[in-house]
Amino acid sequence: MALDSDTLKQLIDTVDRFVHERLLPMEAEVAETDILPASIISEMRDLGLFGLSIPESYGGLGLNMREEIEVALAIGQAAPAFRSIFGTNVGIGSQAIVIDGTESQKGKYLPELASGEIIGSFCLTEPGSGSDAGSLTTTATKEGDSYILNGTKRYITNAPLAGLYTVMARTDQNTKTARGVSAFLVEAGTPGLLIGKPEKKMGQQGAPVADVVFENCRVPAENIIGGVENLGFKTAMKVLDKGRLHIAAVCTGLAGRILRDTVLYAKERFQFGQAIADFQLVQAMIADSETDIYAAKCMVRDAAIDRDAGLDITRKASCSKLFASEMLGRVADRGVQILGGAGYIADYGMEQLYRDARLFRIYEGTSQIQQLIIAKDVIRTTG
Ligand code: COS
Repeated sequence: MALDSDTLKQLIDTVDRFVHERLLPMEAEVAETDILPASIISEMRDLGLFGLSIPESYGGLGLNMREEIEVALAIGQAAPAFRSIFGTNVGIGSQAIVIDGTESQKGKYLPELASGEIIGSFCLTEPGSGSDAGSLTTTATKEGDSYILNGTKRYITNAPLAGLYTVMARTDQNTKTARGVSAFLVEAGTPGLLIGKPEKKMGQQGAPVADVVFENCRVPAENIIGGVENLGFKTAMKVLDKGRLHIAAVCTGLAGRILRDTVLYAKERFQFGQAIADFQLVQAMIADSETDIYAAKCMVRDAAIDRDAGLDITRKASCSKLFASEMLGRVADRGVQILGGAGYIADYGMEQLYRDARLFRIYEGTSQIQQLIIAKDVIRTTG
């Protein structure tokens, strides 16, 4: 449902204030401790951030894609670990249910995901299957009214905190391809579901990532998403189409934040008797970053309009994710360059953001996978 423009503006203003008054002052502490304070998570719940994309009938805000993009642009200004805690509930941790779930799955799980009472997590990647997601080897074997899951999922965001896992597992052992994969809802605490030690990462401290291991984990057959076997890969791809667009908007928000920090520094930093912002070689970098950000903003807003209109956005979502994550890398690199020595030193903050930015070119599909998706679609539809 589309909000009226005043209500949307109020929501964006509130998120913007939350970012500037609550999140930015806490970034250094979260980077240092690797933990998001419970008080911040509770404020996020009160703001409705966990339920941005979940329909109102299940307790969410029910934003359409255009509205969600505007919130993602605003929240993207903060260090990305803050978004990550509710990001899975908005994206990959809830959307398989929203898009393909049965009525009873929606009724059972969406309200708790929308309120942030539980955190959702998306288990696709495995030690032996990353970009080639369709080759996954986690098995789900039917036994009476249950499936028995066995296998290991790797680099799973929010795994240590999650209450519900969307797990892609192979139900058809006769094929090694995407066609034999189903999606399951597995509740935390199910016997045989084990969570690994949180990984030590390059950036995004405060956003935990760990293995999820299934050892003869019994899941009720009714927890297969949509109630039908072997459609799980398609569900995962639909979830990622939307997720990639959201991530592209987050990249764009973060790039805007980095450019702002960069320019504020350049106006204060004096060399050769003047502010470095007055030098044309510095201005060229500022102009390139602003142009990059503007282009990404146009792309994500355009793709969001298409999704709201019910059009297939696979190509545009991949174009947006590819461009926005790569441009964030460029903007962060220019940020470090303009800050010079200060850009390399942790105390000034740019160093952390530069490391945080790096993940976006990898997760929810690497830049190279986005290129393959785009090229395949262009070639298929040309002629
Ligand atoms: N929406 C709906 N269906 C889709 C789809 C989409 N976006 N993309 C693919 N499908 C369908 C295809 O139509 C095909 O259906 P049929 O079996 O009926 O023909 C099926 O899914 C398999 O598609 P495809 O043959 O393209 O699969 P591939 O094994 O070649 O894999 C890529 C495609 C590489 C695009 C996919 O594996 C991928 O996205 N990899 C990256 C994974 C990723 O992002 N990981 C990040 C971890 S999650 S944070």
